[in-house]
Amino acid sequence: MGKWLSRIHRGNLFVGRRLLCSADGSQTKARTDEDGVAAAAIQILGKTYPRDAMTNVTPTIAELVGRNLHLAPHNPVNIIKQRVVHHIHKTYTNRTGNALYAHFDNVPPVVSTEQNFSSLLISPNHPARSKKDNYYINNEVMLRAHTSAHQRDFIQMGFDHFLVTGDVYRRDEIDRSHYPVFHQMEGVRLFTRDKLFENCSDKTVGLFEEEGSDMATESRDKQAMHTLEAVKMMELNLKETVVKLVKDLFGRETEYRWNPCYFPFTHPSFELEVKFKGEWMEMLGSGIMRQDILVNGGAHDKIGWAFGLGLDRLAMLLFDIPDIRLFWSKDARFITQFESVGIDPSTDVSFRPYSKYPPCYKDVSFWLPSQGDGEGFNGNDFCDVVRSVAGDLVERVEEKDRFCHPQTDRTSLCYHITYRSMDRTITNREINTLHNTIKALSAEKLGVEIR
Ligand code: FA5
Ligand code: MG
Repeated sequence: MGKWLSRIHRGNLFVGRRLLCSADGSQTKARTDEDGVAAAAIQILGKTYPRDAMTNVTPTIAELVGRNLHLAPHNPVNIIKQRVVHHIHKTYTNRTGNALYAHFDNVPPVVSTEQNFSSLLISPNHPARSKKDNYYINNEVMLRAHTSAHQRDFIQMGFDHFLVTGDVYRRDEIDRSHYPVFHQMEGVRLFTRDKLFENCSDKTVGLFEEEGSDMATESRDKQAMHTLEAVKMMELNLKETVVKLVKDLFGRETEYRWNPCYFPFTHPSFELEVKFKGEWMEMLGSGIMRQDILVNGGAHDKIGWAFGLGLDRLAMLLFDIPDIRLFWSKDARFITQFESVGIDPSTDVSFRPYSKYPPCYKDVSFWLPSQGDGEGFNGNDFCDVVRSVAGDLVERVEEKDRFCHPQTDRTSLCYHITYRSMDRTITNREINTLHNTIKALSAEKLGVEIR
């Protein structure tokens, strides 16, 4: 279970300690000043917010807002998002064959504390609200700590099936699997009585207990107002939805287990762990939504389940990415490894850690052999020549420029080659020798004319 919610889980046990910690106001102030947060106002996504005693978003975090890795081309977080959405869209369609679930992935991460907490029935003095664990912009607005912050709002807009993907922010340690910014996908599905029991011949079974009846009490298995039949159907549907997804992403042989857990906004609640490379990894939290959330969203006559999925962890598992920080890397050597990865699992790659040794860049330009457009020439042939000469010292070959001479009708190509060793610093002299050999061999084997 994630740290943030394990605190919710342990509830009162932590309240005492939490209060002692945050009572040290001077310490909080000193840290804030060190981080250099502007005194009077704070800017997030181009908007200015007044600072107050709750403000604890640092410039470092503020800079990460808007990076939107879940929207960035080729970022594994984006790839995994697309795979999940693709699975859900192809598996669940409506009467007319269109996707059942709506998907929202551009809801800004600045939310009110009402959305992040109160809309989910998290009480005003609940430890989950602690300044120690959350990024507050001020007393009223914060960077969302989970995508659940949007559940009530989308229900209110009339959506009965939806996914919400976004960046979420939590004050936490930074290590291989923890970063203060990560990405979640929320899944919500509401059912009417008729939809949930459509294959059930008993027309008397319903979603809700009669008020005041013996069964209208909360138990380990259900909320007071729900019937046990409805909750069990919902639990089956939720678990089936999630397990189908996991098997589609990780393969049919994937080992998984459900653990009971606690969230203030679901009951009963379940957490899913998946075994990957011999270790259990928590992937999501889920449960039957607290009925008050549906009531507040105007869907009092329905019942709902919800899940919240950690996209970064999914991507780490799927692509063998050893460190969550890599997703944020601006080094082209990270992102280029995922350029050919698409929705299809057959395009999967395993991440290759790269060295810190410096690159050496060289260009080569040549006229293509045939008259006209040089149709007989194939870029892959050129890459083979490059590889045959420079082997593992080649990191990347890119077509940089192509043009057709208006008078001679000949086509010219320019390639940009990145050379780098994984284990030593290469010299310009040694690369010049290789590069010249590549030029000579290209002329000889491919019939190009070096310019
Ligand atoms: C939640 O955030 C709940 N909102 C999930 C939920 C939604 C429950 C709907 C019920 C109904 P939790 O804190 O456990 O729960 O986070 C959910 C998932 O996010 C985790 O299972 C994990 O995959 C991922 N996650 C949590 N913390 C981190 C972190 N620091 N780094 C990377 N991934 C994380
Ligand atoms: Mg958890």
